[in-house]
Amino acid sequence: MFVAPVAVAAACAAGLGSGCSKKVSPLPDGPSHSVRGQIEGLPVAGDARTFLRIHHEEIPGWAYEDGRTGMAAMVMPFPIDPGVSLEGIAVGDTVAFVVKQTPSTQPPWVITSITKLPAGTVLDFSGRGEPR
Ligand SMILES: [Cu+2]
Repeated sequence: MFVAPVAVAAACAAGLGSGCSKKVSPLPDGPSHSVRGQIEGLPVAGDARTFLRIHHEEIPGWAYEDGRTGMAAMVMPFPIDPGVSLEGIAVGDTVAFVVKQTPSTQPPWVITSITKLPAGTVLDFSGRGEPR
């Protein structure tokens, strides 16, 4: 799911803006979410096609382009902000992290902070992502 090209195309079709052929004005960032999860895989250093993979708990406020909210617990890839260090984080660790929905990465979300939780932290992967 990537909303940006659709929104830009719609703006161009409506005749908005003069730079539609080349220049794309940046879309605003979406919401940030505080989430817990377990590390399933680490990105390969120097390979931008690989991502941190996390089994995350439900994210009730996750926003979709059609206005729905809420993401169930699942394993998914996460781009990492260049300023975020993964030092000391290993597969199997439980973590707390902040993920921001943004059109500036692909997939369109990015981890802006991450911290390791104490060993033995029990996570709940039963959440279906219903909004609260
Ligand atoms: Cu997910």
